[in-house]
Amino acid sequence: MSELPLPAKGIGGVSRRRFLAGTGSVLGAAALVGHGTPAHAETRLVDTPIPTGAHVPALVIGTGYGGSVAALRLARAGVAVHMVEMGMAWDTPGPDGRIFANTTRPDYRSFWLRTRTKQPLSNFLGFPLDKDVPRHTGILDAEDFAGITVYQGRGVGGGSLVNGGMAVTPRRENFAAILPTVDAAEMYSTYYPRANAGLGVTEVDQAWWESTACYQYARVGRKHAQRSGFPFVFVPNVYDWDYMKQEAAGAVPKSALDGEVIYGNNAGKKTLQKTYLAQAAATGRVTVSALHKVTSVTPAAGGGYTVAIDQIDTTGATLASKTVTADKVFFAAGSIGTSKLLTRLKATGALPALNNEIGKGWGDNGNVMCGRANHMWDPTGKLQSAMPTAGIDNWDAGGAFAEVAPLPTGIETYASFYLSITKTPHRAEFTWNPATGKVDLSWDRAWKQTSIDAAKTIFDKINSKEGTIYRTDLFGVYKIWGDHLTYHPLGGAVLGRATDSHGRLHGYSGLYVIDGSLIPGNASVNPFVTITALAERNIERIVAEDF
Ligand code: FAE
Repeated sequence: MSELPLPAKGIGGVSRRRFLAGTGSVLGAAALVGHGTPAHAETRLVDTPIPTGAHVPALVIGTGYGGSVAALRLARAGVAVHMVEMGMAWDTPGPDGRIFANTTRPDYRSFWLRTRTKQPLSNFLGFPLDKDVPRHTGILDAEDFAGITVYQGRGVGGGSLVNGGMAVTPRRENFAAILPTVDAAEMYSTYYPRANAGLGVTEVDQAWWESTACYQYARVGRKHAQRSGFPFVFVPNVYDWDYMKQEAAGAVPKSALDGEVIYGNNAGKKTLQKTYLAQAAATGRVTVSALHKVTSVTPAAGGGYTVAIDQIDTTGATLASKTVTADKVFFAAGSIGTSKLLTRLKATGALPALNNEIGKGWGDNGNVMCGRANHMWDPTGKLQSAMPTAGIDNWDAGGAFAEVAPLPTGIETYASFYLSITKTPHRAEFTWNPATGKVDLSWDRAWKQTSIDAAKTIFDKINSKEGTIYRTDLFGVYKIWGDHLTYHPLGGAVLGRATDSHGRLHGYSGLYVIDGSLIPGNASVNPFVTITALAERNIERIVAEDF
């Protein structure tokens, strides 16, 4: 089976086929839209707190990519689904009339239960950017483990609420190397197209991209990549490009062009709330409890599972502890959430028959960030769209794919900013710590050196060609590399090891993993399309055989 038909040449004659196997936005369009509702319909999943004692046929823990796919496909098959989400519903405007806070003005809505922000880009021109905020169940969790801070979205829609919308289908040979037991032909003919269609993935109008002020930073990124001989590739996004064009024309309230991204996007981004979850809501069979956190899953006496859930308020305090039962439970709490739950449940005797692969194979997708200081005659623009559209592909030669990322500060910074995804061999393990009552992660900060070295294969060369230097003011004082974090946690319950070949957990029938924990630590590109496609593959089999 062949790759999907994308134009073989991108802007400037650069091959995109080399890097991207195809978005499926054309061929796969029938997958969701065929059911009568446009992929970005806005039927909302209404917050419906589950009562204690309830019984549900299928309970889904988490409302990110994996959970949303599971809910939609189960509901379409006639199964009633309840989703449990620890974050907020994000359906109510704040005092400023906006649901989400701006990237440059973080407030109580921005961080998950912190009293001080922990911004990924912590400094600028020598000044620290973090500030005190009221403790609140905000949208972005900066979860600290020894050696690494893992950023995650919190709320109905999971990571789709805070991410850059970059919707990348990996090159097929890279996918095959990452998940060799999965039939790649089937993934690229069926499940990637279905995922891209379901997510509303489209490509930027390239003629507009060439002329609009808000992508000057990306055009500078292209110029520098090409002058150093690196392939520059365009990547699709889930943003509504027509809306962005209207933002640029001043016809609608600005969202991506007002820098809205990591603390939520108030308008043009097609988050899961507008795609999969809207479709799930339209079935009438899916309900959700926001601000509810699953704390335990154990086999129930009469079959099925007992699920313990804490209902919390916006300060994080427990309002009620509930117990419900479910015939089947889907772990979709994200790589960190699912791995922490399963590691603890195995170690504390709630699910002792889980196998020894639980908690293993975790990686950071090789994430490392850096900035470059451009010359004064090479401005990147004070208006920068918060939605990235392109990257530099040096995967084969140097083990790095660098997203040309925005720096949406509202001022001219003369800086180019990049998030690199790198080939890294390092994998950490989650373990239960009875002394602290917490799950630890064995990540070693020194492991990031591999990723830095890979990223340097791109940026050392560009700096030398352009006569430029690295920015040293973005992650601290005289610190070049953002090597303390990841946006892309993957693994912890790896497909075919902790589970069977379709995400069924070994040891228990009726328990499934269906999120980023299935992917063994690296996806070679930004991961949400792969997480979605794998979930589409697995749920199809599960619905056919287990329900
Ligand atoms: P995820 O989306 O994290 O959903 C898990 C959900 O489960 C969350 O809503 C949690 O609040 C919830 N949860 C966790 N524990 C519990 C519990 N015990 N009880 C109830 N609920 C729970 O999982 N990826 C891309 O491909 N392109 C991008 O441009 C991109 N940009 C990013 C930018 C940022 C700032 C961040 C943080 C991430 C970015 N990512 C990007 C990564 C992407 O969002 C991430 O891989 C997916 O969201 C992971 O999907 P999952 O379904 O695994």
